[in-house]
Amino acid sequence: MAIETTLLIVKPDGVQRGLAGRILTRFEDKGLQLVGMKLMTIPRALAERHYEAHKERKFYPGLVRFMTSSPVLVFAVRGVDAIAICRKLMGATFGPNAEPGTIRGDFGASRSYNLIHGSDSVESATREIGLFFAEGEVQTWQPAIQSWIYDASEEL
Ligand code: D4T
Repeated sequence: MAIETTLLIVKPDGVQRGLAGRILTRFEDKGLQLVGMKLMTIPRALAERHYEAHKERKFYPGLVRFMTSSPVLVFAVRGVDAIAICRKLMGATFGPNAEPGTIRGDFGASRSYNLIHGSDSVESATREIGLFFAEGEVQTWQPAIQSWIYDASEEL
C-alpha cells in the first residue's frame, strides 16, 4: 500500500452538463483528500502533450478538439492506492460498457464523450500533475477526519 496523488479531469461534457460537483463528490465521498483544483480551458498544446501516447490513434484529433472545446475541472486527490481507487470509481472507458455505480456507468451514454479522466499509473500521475499544476499549487494538508478514513494501526 502506498499513498498516491493522482490527477483527475472532469471533461468538457461533464462541466457542460453541470455534473462537475457531483463527480467531484464521488471522490470526496470515498475518503480521498482534495489537494489541488482549477477550472480551465485546456490550451491545444497542453491537450496534445497530455494525450501524446495516443498520437497515432485515429481518435486523437477528435479527442484533442473535444478536450479543448470548453472548460474542464482539473483536480488532484491523495490517498492510499488512490490511482486504482479512482479508476474504479470512474468505470470502464465508455458509459455504455461501464457498470452502474461508477461515474461513467451512472452518467454516460457516449462512445467518445466519457466525462472524466484519471491517471492510470504512478508514472502518468506524476507526469500529468506536472503538466497541469505549477510548483506549490498541489497542497499538503492534514485532514481532521484522517483517523476515521484509515486504520492507522494497519494501513498507514
Ligand atoms: P482517460 O485516459 O481519458 O482517463 O480514459 P481511459 O484511460 O479510460 O481510456 P484510454 O486511455 O483508452 O483513452 C483515452 C481517451 O481517448 C478517448 N477515446 C478512446 C476515444 O475518443 N475513442 C476511442 O476509441 C478510445 C479507445 C477517450 C479517452
